[in-house]
Amino acid sequence: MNLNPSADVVTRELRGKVLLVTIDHAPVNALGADVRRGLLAAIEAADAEPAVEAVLIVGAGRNFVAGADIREFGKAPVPPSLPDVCNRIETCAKPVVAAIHGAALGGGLEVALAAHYRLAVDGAKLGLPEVQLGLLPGAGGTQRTPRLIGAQAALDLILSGRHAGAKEAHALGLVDRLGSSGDVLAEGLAYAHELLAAHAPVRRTRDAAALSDRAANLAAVAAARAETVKKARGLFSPMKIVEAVEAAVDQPFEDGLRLERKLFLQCLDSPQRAGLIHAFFAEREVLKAPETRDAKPRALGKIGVVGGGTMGAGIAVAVLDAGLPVTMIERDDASLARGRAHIEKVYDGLIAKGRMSAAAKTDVMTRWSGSISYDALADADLVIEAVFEDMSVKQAVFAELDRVCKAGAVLATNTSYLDIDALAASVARPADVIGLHFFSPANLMKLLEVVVPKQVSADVVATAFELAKKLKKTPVRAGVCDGFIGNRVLAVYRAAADAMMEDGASPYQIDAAVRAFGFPMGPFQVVDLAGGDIGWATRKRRAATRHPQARYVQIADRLCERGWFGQKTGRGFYLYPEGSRSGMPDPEVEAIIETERKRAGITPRNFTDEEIIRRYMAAMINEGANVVHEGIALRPLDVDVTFLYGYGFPRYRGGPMHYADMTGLPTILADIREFAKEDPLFWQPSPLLVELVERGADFASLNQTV
Ligand code: T1G
Repeated sequence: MNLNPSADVVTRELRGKVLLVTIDHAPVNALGADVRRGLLAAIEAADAEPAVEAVLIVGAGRNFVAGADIREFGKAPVPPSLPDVCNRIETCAKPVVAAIHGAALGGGLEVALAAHYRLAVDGAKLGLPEVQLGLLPGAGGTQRTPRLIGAQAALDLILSGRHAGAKEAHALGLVDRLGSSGDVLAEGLAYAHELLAAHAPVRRTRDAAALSDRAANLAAVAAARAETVKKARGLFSPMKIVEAVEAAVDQPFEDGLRLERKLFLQCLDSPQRAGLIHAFFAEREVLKAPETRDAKPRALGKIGVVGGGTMGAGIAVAVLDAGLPVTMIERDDASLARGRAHIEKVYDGLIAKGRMSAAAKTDVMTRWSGSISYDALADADLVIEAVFEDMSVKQAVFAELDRVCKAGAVLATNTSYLDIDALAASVARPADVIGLHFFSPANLMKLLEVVVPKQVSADVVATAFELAKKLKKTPVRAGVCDGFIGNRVLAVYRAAADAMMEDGASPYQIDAAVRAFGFPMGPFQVVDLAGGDIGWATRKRRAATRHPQARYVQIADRLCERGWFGQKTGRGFYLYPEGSRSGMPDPEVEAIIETERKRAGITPRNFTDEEIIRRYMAAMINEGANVVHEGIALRPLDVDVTFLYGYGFPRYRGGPMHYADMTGLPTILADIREFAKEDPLFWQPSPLLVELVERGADFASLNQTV
C-alpha cells in the first residue's frame, strides 16, 4: 500500500507492519526543504495510521543522507527546520529505525540519531563534518551524540569532522546493529521486524545515559577546549562546538538544543562558513573543464616517469600510491639508483613513523621498474618528464618519447614555466602533449595544474584529469603562460612584498602579518623553504624581458650573491642555527636591507599589518583577475582552488577571488588605484576587475559551470 500521495523525494510504503520511508533526492539525498517536508509527513502518517507499528528510514542510491542541503545556506530559511524534523522523528509514538549505507553525514547522521534504533552496513560512513564548512551540527547532533557515546568521543568526532566506519560506529554506540549484506533495505526491514517481535520500546536518544558521569564528561570538555585553543588556527566554529557539547553535559536537553541553535546561527553568519562552503563547491567545479565534458579519457594502465630527481621521484611515489605501475627512466645507472633511492626514502620514512609496513613497501616497489633505455616506455599509456628545467634538455627527452612511445600515449611535461606550445611543436604528435605541473613534494601536494597547449586534443586533457583523480590530486585547468596560474600570480604578490620591504616593512613583519591572515608561512619564509636560488634563476631568466621602467628590488639578489639560499644553506632571510626549521631574524639581512634602501634613495616608512595585507592581497587578486581575463584560468574559482591547494591560502577565506568578493571589488579597485599613484606600472587595474566594478558584479558571477 503506497501511503505517499505527494512529494517524490520521500516515499512511504507499508511493508507488513513497518512503514518504509525512502529518501530519494539525487545526487546524495541532501535534506532540502522537500525532503524535510516529506520526512515530517511520513512521521505524522506513521502516528496516524493504526496499521503502522514501526518506521524504517532508508536512503535511495549510494548514500543514506549526505547532510543538510549546503546550497540552502545563506538563503532565507524554508520550514520545516531540520531540528524540528529530527525532534518530530524522535517523538514518534512508534519505534523508528534508520538503516544506513554509504554516507550518513551531518544532518544525515542527525536524522539517524533522532531515530530510536540504528543499523549500519559495511561501507557506511558516519560523521558530523560540519566543522569543515565553518559550522556545527545544528539539528541536535551536539546534544544527542554525547548522550549516546559520551562527551570525549562526541567531541573527537565533531571537532575532527572525520568519518567513522560501520564497525567503529557500532563500537562507539552510534549504531545498535551491523548489517553484513550489501542489501541495506532487507537488513533494515529484518531489524525492524525483530524489534517489533521483541516489543522493543520507543527509545529516545535524548534519554540516553552516556553523560551520567558529569565530572568525567566535563573533564573531557575542558581537555577538548584546551586542545581547540591551540589547534583552531583562527577557525570560529570549533570553540562553539565545545560550548554546545558542554551544554549537553551541563544542561537539560531542551536548553542544550536552544543553545546549539543559537551557536549554529552564529556560525552560519560567519564569513568562514561562506569561505568554506565556497571551497567545498569550488573543488568540485574545477573538475568540470570543457574537455572533461566533451571527451573520454584514454587508458591509464602504465605510467612512465623520466627523471628521478626530487620531482620525478615524488611523481613516481604519487603514481605508486595510486596503485599504478611506474617505469622510471634516467640517463645512467647511478642516476637511476638515486631515483629509486629517493622513492624508497619516502617509504622508509613512513615505515619509521609506523605508517607503513616493510612488507607493504616491498609490495609497492614491485610496481616500480627502471631503465636507462627509453625503449622501456614502449607500452606506457602516459609519460611524465621531470628533467632539468631547460628547453633543449626537455626537447631532447620529447624527441626520444616521440621515437619510442606507442601511438596514443600521452606525453606530459612537469615544467613549471617553459613554453609547452614550443615543446609540443618539437614532436610529430603535438596533440598528445600536455603539461602536468606538480607541486613539491609531488606525492603530498594536492594541486595539479593541467596546462593545456594550443594543439592538444580534448581526450588528452580528459586523460590528465582522470590521472589526477587516480592520484587523488585536485586538477586545475591552466592555459600556457609564464607561471601558468599559481606561479604567475605568486611572482606578482611576491614583488609587492619586496617593494614593501624596500619601502620600510621588515621581511619579518610582512611574514608575521601574512601568517596572521591565515597562511601557514609568509612569503620570505616560503623563499627560504623552497630555496632562494630558484627565484634568483627566474629573475635572471626574466631580466632580458623585464620592462625597463619596472621597479626591481635587489635585496633578494644580495642574499643569493652571498649564497644565502635559505634553509638548505643555513641562512636566507632568516638564520637557521644547527639546521633548525624555524628561522630567526637576521640582523645582517636587516643591514643589507638598509643599504639597499639607501642605494635606491628610499626613506623607509612604517607599515601597519593591515596595509601589508591590503597590498599583498590587492596584488594577488589583481593578477588573479588578469589570469581569468586572459583565459589562463577558466573561472575565478579555478584561481581560488589553485591557491587553496597549492599555496597555503587559508581555506576558511575561500581563496583570493572569493576573499575579494567578500571584501568588495570596489574596495579592492580603490586600493589598487591608490597604490598606482606610487607605481602606475606595477599597479595597473585588471580590465576584468574594472569591468566587474562598473557592472556592479563580482567574481562569483563568473563561476558558472563551463
Ligand atoms: N548539499 C548539497 N549538495 C551536496 C552535498 C550537500 N550536503 N553533498 C554533496 N553535494 C553535491 C556535490 O556538490 C556534487 O554536486 C554531488 O553532490 C556529488 O558530491 C544541519 C548544517 C556525501 C561523501 O558536509 O562529503 O548537515 O558537482 O562529488 O564523492 O547539522 O558529497 O554533482 O553538481 O562529493 O560521492 C554536512 C558533504 C552538511 C557532506 C559523497 N554534510 N558531502 O561524495 O560525491 S551541513 C557534508 C560529501 C549539515 C546539519 C549541518 C560528499 C559525499 P555536483 P561528491 P561523492
